[in-house]
Amino acid sequence: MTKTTIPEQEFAYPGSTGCPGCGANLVMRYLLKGLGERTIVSIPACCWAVMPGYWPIDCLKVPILYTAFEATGAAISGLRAALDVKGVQDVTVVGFAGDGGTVDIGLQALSGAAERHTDAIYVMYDNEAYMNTGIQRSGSTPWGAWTTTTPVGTTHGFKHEPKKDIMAIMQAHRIPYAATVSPAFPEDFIKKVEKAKAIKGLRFLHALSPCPPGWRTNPSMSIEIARLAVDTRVFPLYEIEDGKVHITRKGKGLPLTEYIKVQGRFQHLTEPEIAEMQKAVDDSWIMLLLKESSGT
Ligand SMILES: Cc1ncc(C[n+]2csc(CCOP(=O)(O)OP(=O)(O)O)c2C)c(N)n1
Ligand code: SF4
Ligand SMILES: [Mg+2]
Repeated sequence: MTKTTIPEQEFAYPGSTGCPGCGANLVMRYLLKGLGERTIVSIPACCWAVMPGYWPIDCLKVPILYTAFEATGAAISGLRAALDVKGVQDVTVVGFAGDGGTVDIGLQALSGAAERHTDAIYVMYDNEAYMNTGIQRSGSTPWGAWTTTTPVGTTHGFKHEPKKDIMAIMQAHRIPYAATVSPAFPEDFIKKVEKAKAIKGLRFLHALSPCPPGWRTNPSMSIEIARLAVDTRVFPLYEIEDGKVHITRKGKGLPLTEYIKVQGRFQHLTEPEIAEMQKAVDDSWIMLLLKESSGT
């Protein structure tokens, strides 16, 4: 049997109040395995603000600084500055926010931290909606998805705007390192975390996080769905290091239907709508391949 490279030590313990099958739980677990105990995590309003439980009995072995919904980029900048004043250089500062708290309300603070080269790792766990408050659409909700604020059966219907490309937004800030990660591929995930840890400046990780209540999926299928996201190229695994794109896992190129047919949030889509969605996935994949081959 091949030996895994996943560190055995745990810094996220059982006892999180996340739903069964919560992908975001695994995102935190693998992140901390890669970073180790000398880490401080700042969390804004989101599911993960509730999941650790009540202090002092929370499920993380690292300190948590809770912050306002829009303020993660500012909170990690302040944490880093305070540690620098105290001469503490061996602690990794992490911002750990949801997609709503990142691509929408927290984007300004994140942009500022990126522009100032704040020495921290920012992780966006992407469950593709405002889940903690009841599945409202975010700028990261994919085109075609049902949410409670994009209800199917009304005149407007499902979400008609494409998902914001947060990786391109971060690349435009010329940060030293950005990568997509998935709980279905923990070795690729932890390798990227370890790489990010060794780099100075603002590093960004975009983690797809299946959410059974929000995606209307069977909790036992979360890892399979995360794997299908990569294999259908809906969520390619790649990194951008010093501006250069490198795809770390090409995926099998399965049809999009394999990914969406197991999710209730896409069940209303007609064949022409699925074809439109497939075209968007194909176009994005070609763009990514072009970026990789052109060295940008
Ligand atoms: C300024 C402000 N607006 C709204 C809220 C209410 N609120 C708390 S968590 C949340 C949703 C967060 O969504 P996301 O960042 O995607 O994280 P998730 O809940 O999906 O984990 C909202 C709208 C708030 N706490 N503060
Ligand atoms: S609502 Fe979704 S993201 Fe939030 S704890 Fe449940 S599964 Fe996790
Ligand atoms: Mg969310």
